[in-house]
Amino acid sequence: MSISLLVVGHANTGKTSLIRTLLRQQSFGEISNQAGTTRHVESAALTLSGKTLLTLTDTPGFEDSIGLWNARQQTPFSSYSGADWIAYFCQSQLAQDEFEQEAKILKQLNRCDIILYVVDIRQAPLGKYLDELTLLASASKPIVPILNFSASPSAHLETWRKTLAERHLHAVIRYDSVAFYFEDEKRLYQSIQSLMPDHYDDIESLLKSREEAAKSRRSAAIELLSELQIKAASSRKRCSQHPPIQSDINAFENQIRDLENHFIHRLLQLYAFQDEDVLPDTFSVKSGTWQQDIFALETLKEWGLSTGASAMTGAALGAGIDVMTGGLSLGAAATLGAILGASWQTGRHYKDTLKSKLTGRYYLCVDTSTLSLLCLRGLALIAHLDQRGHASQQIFTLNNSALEEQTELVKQRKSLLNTLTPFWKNAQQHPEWAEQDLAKDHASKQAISRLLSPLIKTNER
Ligand SMILES: Nc1nc2c(ncn2[C@@H]2O[C@H](COP(=O)(O)OP(=O)(O)O)[C@@H](O)[C@H]2O)c(=O)[nH]1
Ligand SMILES: [Mg+2]
Repeated sequence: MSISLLVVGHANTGKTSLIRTLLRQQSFGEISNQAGTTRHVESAALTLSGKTLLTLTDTPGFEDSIGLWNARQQTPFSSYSGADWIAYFCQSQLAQDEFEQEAKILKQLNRCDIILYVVDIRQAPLGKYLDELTLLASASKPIVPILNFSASPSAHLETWRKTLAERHLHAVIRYDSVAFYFEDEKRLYQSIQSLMPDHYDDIESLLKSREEAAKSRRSAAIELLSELQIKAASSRKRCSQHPPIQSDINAFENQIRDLENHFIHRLLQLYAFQDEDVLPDTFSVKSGTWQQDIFALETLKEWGLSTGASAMTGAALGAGIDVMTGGLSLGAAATLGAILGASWQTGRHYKDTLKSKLTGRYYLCVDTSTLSLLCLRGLALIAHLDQRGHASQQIFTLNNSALEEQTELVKQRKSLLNTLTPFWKNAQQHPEWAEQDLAKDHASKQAISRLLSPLIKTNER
């Protein structure tokens, strides 16, 4: 038998959101800012390896708990003690008209094992909430209060704690269905374990599997980002002439934009979110374009990336594009001698081979600043998805402020980008990597992943 959790509370406290977050499923129920969105009782099973561990039941919010509590204290209900009044009340006329919503909750009370009482801590503990608690307590089932909306500080947090403690509810759980913290969820499950010791091992396996899933999701996300960097760095487009013509440049830019879009799409899939949850920046409905294009000079500037050499070629080429010949960036031509060392100066044969390559072909490739941008944007997105609750209704926009929230990343960005640059340069010399699937043990991919991993940490409060 699974544990049956009944999610109750006032309208709009985030009951449906809590269930979505626990299920990691955006499709459960309906969520809205308007009271009375959930009008009926709906249950969902939380399973592990095909076994149902928990049944979560969503309910409509209490609408008139004060009125219901008054009714309970009057005849004929006052003659019933304990939980007995509930069954009797549910058969009464009142349960069909005045307290129709409340009756839906009351009917579930006998069937559940634990009541999760969700409160919105932005609201003070008013009389109506206290009456809800008294009504629920009369069912003689364990109550676990969930202090929801706790990602932002609330002046009422302590009053809630005190009020609940006065009602012998000490094991309260801070939660936020939108900004997700695994630690909070863990505490919730630990509470359930202590209330239902027979199910201890089941919940323990659930916790372990959640932890492992989070870990492997994070490393898969990092791997996708490493792949994006290698693919972008190794992509090149042969120019039909030099200087490159606009249609060549456009085609190449689109090729790179597609790579990033594909990465975003796969990342969202990995975290079980929808494409609509994230936009590469405020999407302008009017013009129908992204406002932060990876190849716009302003974008690079906003992300604090120096446009350096590309600013010079930028006028003709578009920022972020470089031209290279024979696999070497023209921007790097000045340091060509340094890279090739003595052989460039003296090794005649080597020099000739290079020369013929140099004269023969011109390629477009992505420059370091754009590769840096792709890397930072990717990291900011992974960090966000890693703690985005599945009930979140806000569209995340990928801009510089998304990066600034990641303080650790901001601190290390310079040294990170410097360390990554040689890997990008190396990938530039391997155009074949852009064409093929990169093996799991691809050396550069692994090396980049190792550098990025420490930047995405388990989120803690
Ligand atoms: N910031 C924040 N918003 C939340 C949280 N829980 C719910 N919401 C929002 O509050 C509104 C009501 O949520 P909903 O789940 O429909 O509440 P219900 O009526 O109790 O089922 C929605 O707009 C949610 O996105 C939370 O923990 N934090
Ligand atoms: Mg609801």
